Amino acid sequence: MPRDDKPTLGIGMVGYAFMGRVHSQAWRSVSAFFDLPVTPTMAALCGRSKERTTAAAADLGWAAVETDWRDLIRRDDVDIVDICTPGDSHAEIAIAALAAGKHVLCEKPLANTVAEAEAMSEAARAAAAKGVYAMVAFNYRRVPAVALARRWVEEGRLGELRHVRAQYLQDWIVDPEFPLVWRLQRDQAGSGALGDIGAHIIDTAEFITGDVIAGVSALTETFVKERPLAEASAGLVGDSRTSERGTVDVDDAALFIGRMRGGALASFEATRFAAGRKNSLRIEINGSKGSLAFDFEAMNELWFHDHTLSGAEAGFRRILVTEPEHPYAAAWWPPGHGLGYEHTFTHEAKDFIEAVAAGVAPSPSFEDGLRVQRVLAAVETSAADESRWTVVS
Ligand code: SOE
Repeated sequence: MPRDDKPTLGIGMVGYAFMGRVHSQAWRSVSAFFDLPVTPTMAALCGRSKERTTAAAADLGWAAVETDWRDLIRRDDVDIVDICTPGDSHAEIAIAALAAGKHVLCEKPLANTVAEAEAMSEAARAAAAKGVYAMVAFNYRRVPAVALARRWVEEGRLGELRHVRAQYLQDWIVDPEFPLVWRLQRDQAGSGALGDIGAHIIDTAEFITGDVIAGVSALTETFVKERPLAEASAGLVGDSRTSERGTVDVDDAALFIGRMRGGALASFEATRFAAGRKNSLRIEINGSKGSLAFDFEAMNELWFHDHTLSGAEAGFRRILVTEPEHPYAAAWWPPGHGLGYEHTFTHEAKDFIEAVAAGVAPSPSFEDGLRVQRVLAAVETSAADESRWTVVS
C-alpha cells in the first residue's frame, strides 16, 4: 500500500521472466528501505499469455494484467514503463512509451543494433525536453563496491589510469545439450555473450573510469554450433529441450582489447564457457597511485592497493563495503551483513525514481546505452576480420 503522504508513480512492466522477477522484487521493496519522494506502485504487468501473466502478476505483486504492451502504455495508472523483454522488442516499446509521455526503464543491452539504439536515444532526447526520462538498466553500477570504486577514481585516488582489465565469466551453457534458449538466438538477443554480459563490463569499465572506449580489436567464438531446440520462451533453464536441433548463430565468448580515450589500455573477456565461474564480473584498474579490484562473486568486497605507501606497508587490502558511509549501504543491514544480486536492482529503482521525481535525467542514459551498443558493433566488425583494429564510431 502506498504511504498516504506521498504522491505515487505507477509502474507498468513488460515481461516476467528472470529480469521481470528481479525488477518486481525491486519495485516491491524499494520504498520500504529508501525514503523516496514518490512511491512507486505496481500498476500492471504485461505478457503475451493471459494465463501465465495473471499467475506471474499474482506471484510478483502486480495489480492488473495486460497482454498487449500498447494497452499497457495507454493506461492512465502507468507513468513508467519498465521493459524486461529480449532486445528485439526494446526499440519499439521504448519509443512508443516515450512518445506517449511515459518514463522508460529498459533492460540491457539497450537494443539489438546500433540503428535501433540511435532511434531510442533520439526518442529519449526529445522526451527529456518535455520532462519525460529514460534509463538503461546496467544494474552492476549499483553494486555498492562498484559505486565506491567510481567514487575513488573520481577523487583521484588511483592517479592516472593505465590499465582496465574486465571479465564477465559464466558457465551455464558449457553442456552442449543445453537448449537453444532465446539468449542464444541472434534474432531475439542481437548477439551472445557479447551483448548479454560483455555489455555489462563495457558499461562497468566506462562507469568506474569515467572514460570511454575509443577502439577495439576482437575475437569471438561459438564453441557449440548446434543445440537442441528449447521449449517456448525458456530463459536460463536447461531442462526444457525438445528432440529437434537448431544452429547457434551468436557468439559463446568474446575477447577484445581496447584503448580508452584517456589513454588507458583495456582488455575485456565475456564468456559463458568459463567452467566453475557462475557470475564472475571482475574488474581491476591500475593507476599511477594505486589499484582497485572487484569480483561480483564476492560482491560486498572491494580490494584496494595504495601505491603511495612505502613498499613495506603497501599491498592489496580488502574493504568490506557494508559501512553506512558506503554507497547505498546505510539503507540496509548493520555492517558486515552484506547484500545480494537483487539489491542492485532495488538501488536502480531508487535512483531512477529519485531522478524522475526531481526532474533530472537519470543515468545511465539511452545515450550511454547507445555508446555501449557502438562498442558491441565495433567488436563484431573487428572479430569478422581478425586483422582489424576498429574505431568505435
Ligand atoms: C544471463 O547471462 C544473465 O542473466 C544476464 O542476462 C544478466 O544481465 C546478468 O546480470 C546475469 O546473467
